[in-house]
Amino acid sequence: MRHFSDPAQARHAPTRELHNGGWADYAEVPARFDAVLNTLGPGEPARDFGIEPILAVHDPAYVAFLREAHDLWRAAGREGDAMGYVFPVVARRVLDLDRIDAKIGQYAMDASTPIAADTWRAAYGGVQAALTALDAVLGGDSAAFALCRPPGHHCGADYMGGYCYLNNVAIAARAAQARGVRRVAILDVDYHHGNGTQDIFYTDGEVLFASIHADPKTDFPFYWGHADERGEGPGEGATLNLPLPQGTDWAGYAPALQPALAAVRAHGADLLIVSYGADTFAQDPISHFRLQREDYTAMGEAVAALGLPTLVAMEGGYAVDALGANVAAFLAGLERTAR
Ligand code: SP5
Ligand code: ZN
Repeated sequence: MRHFSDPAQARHAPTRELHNGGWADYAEVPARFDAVLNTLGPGEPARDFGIEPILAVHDPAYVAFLREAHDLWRAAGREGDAMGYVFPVVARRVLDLDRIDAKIGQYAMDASTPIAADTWRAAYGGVQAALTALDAVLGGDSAAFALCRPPGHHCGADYMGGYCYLNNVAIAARAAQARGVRRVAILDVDYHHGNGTQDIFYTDGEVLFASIHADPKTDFPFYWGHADERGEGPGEGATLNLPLPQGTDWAGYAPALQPALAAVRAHGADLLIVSYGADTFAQDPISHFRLQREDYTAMGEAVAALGLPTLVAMEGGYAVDALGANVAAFLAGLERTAR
């Protein structure tokens, strides 16, 4: 299977995040990117599809903010990474605010998604990797892998969060539709609920969002991903949330995969996009499921059995030493089953 990335993705390097009331080392490290490439090989470079596909998903004012935030932070005399500390619950977009902290709060959902000097460039590169992999799939590859880093599934049309700035899979889904693919299914198997992706497609009946994740009663992002969130209006029934308890192993996970795959089948999708997070791994340092490496191969085989053209985009996975092998295990399963 071909895979795609942009070397600039490794330049995004925030140092710390606010966690449990104190500073913690940033978990979403550049070494994740190198680890995957070390295992899979260098792959192919992303091509540049420009800003338009990004603006088909994200608010132009949010994109402008992402591009200038770190410069504004420096201009305000600040050191290090830009991070907010006040988050509005009303009037998020109607205010024209002067102070950088106010701007950040307006476009952020948490204090664990810092903007460093090269964050925009890296996020842009990750999007282009996703679009290049999409192009491979639409061009006839049965599957392709985009090494997206930073990840994307927590950020919405106009907010960042959960280490995510640009929603790679949402941008790829809209780009596919612009090229004539009508019905898209997004299967999110990251440990955390993909709240940004869900928000973007919540009222859209053409794009199915099905997610298996840690119960938001105990895990980030808390306010989304509960089983009763099923979509709205024309999107009603096109969102499926399957929360699972901490400690879930493959014996508990595999049964949840079945309704998710059944929903993809029932949707009549022409294209499948997988938000693949390896943070369901037993040894993940920030997560609490218990999947093993071989379980990712079984997961890949189950996904391949759908027989759909499949774009796999990287989301989380923080056990850096195991990340390459966990990605490779999933891709091997996906490739093993003939279609
Ligand atoms: C894409 C993705 O997997 N995002 C996950 C964001 C989770 N953020 C909340 C959990 C923060 C735990 N931070 C611990 C840092 C220890 N170094
Ligand atoms: Zn995650």
